[in-house]
Amino acid sequence: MAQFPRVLSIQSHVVSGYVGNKSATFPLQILGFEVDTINSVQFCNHTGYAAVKGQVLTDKDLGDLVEGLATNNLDTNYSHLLTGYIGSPAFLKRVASLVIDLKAKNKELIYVCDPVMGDNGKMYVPAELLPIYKEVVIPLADILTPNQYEVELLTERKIKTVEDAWKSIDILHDIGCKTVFLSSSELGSEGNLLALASTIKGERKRVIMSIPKLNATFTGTGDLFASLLLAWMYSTDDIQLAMDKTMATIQHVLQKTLKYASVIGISTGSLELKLIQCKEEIQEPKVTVHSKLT
Ligand code: ATP
Ligand code: PLP
Ligand code: PXL
Repeated sequence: MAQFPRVLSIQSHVVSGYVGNKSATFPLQILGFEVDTINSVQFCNHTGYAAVKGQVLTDKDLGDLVEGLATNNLDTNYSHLLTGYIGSPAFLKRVASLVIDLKAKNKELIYVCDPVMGDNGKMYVPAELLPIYKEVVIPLADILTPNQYEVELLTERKIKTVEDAWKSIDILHDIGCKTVFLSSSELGSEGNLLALASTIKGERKRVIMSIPKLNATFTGTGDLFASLLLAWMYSTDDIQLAMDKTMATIQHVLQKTLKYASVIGISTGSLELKLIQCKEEIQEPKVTVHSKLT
């Protein structure tokens, strides 16, 4: 194991705003991680704005970067690999072969995978990604952070109740991922989001948490969720503590973001996460809402 935890994070870069690596790097650094970033795209801003311009990294480009790291032995001390939105089948296959290589170099490497494919019943990546996630990537992942729709795609089962959700999460365990955090679902009571987590690593454990839904649409929250979870799973090794601390920080960031945005006027730009302004809450989350063991 590396002396300091060191994450290789393969995600989007945006010049302006906070999604992908821009959303994940600062929190991980604040929490004591070395962060090596590979930018899967470089865009001017996230795709929710009127215009998006920039460059996309190809699977060949990714291969060049990781081969260079390997040549200089710079890839032997990663404690974690983190991946988020991936837009092409070839890129996802190259990531899968990288996971195998990095795990061969460090048997304890933890792969945190956010299988970003869609939300609210809509897929926004090519359909060819689904079988690759299912057959190749999920079995390699140590921690998975899908939303409800992504669990439905991966298991080919609709989720209508909490019981359905647990059954589907068990299917993901059967496919090969030992720890699953369902980051958000519509299974909560009116005005609430429900998050569920389950692990079969060591002692089997399930936790559930209800969070009040804020009346705004944020971007980059899934990426922030995965990065905080990576950090808190590393330092607590407990899905309940990790869920509580991750959610405490996220809710604080979103409340502060909404408060600032309301003052200057709600817009795509004003709803960019106020991460820098929440340094203390990232470092030391104050847990007021607790998840429940079930
Ligand atoms: P991904 O697509 O990256 O797998 P996701 O769609 O679940 O993830 P989000 O919906 O952004 O990602 O949710 C991540 C976390 O952000 C949730 O667990 C919740 O804590 C928080 N969150 C996002 N939107 C809201 C909201 N409107 N109100 C309250 N919390 C929110
Ligand atoms: N739409 C597009 C085109 C994206 O690139 C992304 C990136 O992940 C999203 C939507 C999803 O955003 P989120 O992870 O916040 O659901
Ligand atoms: O995960 C959010 C995200 C990541 N990368 C890019 C995006 C978005 C959300 O819109 O546009 C490029």
